[in-house]
Amino acid sequence: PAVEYGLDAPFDVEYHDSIPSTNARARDLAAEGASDVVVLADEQTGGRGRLDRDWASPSGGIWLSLLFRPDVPMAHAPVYTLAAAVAATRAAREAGVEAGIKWPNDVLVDVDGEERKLVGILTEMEGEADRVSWVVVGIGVNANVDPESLPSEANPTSLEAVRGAPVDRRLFTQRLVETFDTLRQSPDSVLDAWREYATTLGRDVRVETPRGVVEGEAVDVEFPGRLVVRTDDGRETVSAGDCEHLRRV
Ligand code: BTX
Repeated sequence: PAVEYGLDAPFDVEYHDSIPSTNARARDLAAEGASDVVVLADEQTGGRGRLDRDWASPSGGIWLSLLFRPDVPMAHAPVYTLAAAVAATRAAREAGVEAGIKWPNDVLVDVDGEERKLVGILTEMEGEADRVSWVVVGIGVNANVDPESLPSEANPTSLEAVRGAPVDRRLFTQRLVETFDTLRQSPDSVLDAWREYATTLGRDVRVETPRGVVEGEAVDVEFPGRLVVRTDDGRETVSAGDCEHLRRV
């Protein structure tokens, strides 16, 4: 295999050198009744982002999906997206890359005054309103990949490009999964950690939602992951699922 992923984590590891999508594989495992599995790949040939967008996943990245079955209502699941962003950001900082979180699902890093995308997160779930059956949190980390090989419209960068040296993918993944595991067990601690890493708070934003545009200052995040925006008319909250686009203004 391209990577020796012997993780010390409360997840079984399923590693693939190449697979269409670790999220699709994790969903299949969920349908078979599995839980607490992390699917990892060196390369994805059909990686997906939100709203069915493509996620470029060349060899050298960390493309992973965590499958688990928390005992929570469906409406709480967005907190796991925030937890994943915190876990990836912490791991990046430990690797010497000063990443920050842009609500709801981007981990960015400032390169010469420009924000570039380092990580993307896609959370999928199934179940009843009062209880999820399973959650799959897909995390795509541009680890040891050449940003030139990624779609330029998203202003991508990679850990390797920022550090000037490749990152130890096994160690990075170990730290990411450890942090995620701690956070999933105490969702209340997620928001505090998230606020610490957020680059969105205190900034003026313009959020496009299916019900219209919300514009104002992003002042806080609320459980399970709603952004609180102070607008001219007062205070509005936007859920991650309703965010089609967020722009800082
Ligand atoms: P997103 O919809 O927020 O972002 C997708 C957009 O990001 C694309 O339209 C493109 O512009 C840009 N983009 C594509 N590839 C990259 C890249 N490698 N780096 C930076 N920008 C890029 C974000 O969706 C959610 C991505 C989750 C990916 C993980 S990987 C493991 C798991 N398996 C899978 O198929 N998806 C998840």
